Amino acid sequence: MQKVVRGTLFSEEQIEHRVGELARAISDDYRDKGNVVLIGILKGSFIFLADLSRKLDIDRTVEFIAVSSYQGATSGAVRMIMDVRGDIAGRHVLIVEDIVDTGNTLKYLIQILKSRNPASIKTCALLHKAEATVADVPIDYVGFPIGNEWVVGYGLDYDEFGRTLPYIGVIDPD
Ligand code: 7HP
Repeated sequence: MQKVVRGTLFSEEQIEHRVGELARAISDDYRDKGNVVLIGILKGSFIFLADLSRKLDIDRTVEFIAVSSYQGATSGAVRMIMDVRGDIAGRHVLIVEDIVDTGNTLKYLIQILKSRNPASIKTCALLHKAEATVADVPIDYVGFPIGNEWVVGYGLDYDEFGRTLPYIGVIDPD
């Protein structure tokens, strides 16, 4: 069935303003640390990472990781389908997510990346669905807390629907 966006949750202006605030907080925290490696989780983070990375005023490098959920898995198991290119040992890593829902993906990524001995790992999510989060994961920078609704736009999708909308809207998934 054709999907429709039921309403706007965050406008372009609201997103731009909040991303600016996040960029300032991150820049302040990392200013004395040298280079930070921003690791965007595909596909959802691609627009957020592009905007956030350009608003930072510190030395930074961009990498991407792609993950996929195991088909039919109820455990929240995920696997990596594309890894970072560079070595992160001794580097300051900031994982950049579009949304933290159950938190299982983030937990898995933190585990894997920690085993590579970075100098530090922090996490940044544009959106956090706190009611849905089951994994015990730290989110150091959150753009907006949201409720348990399905959102699309600004990189987020429902089966690819809505991914490139410039704002974040709510849909009825079924
Ligand atoms: C993943 C995801 N992707 C898009 N919209 C949402 O609301 C989502 N929750 N978890």
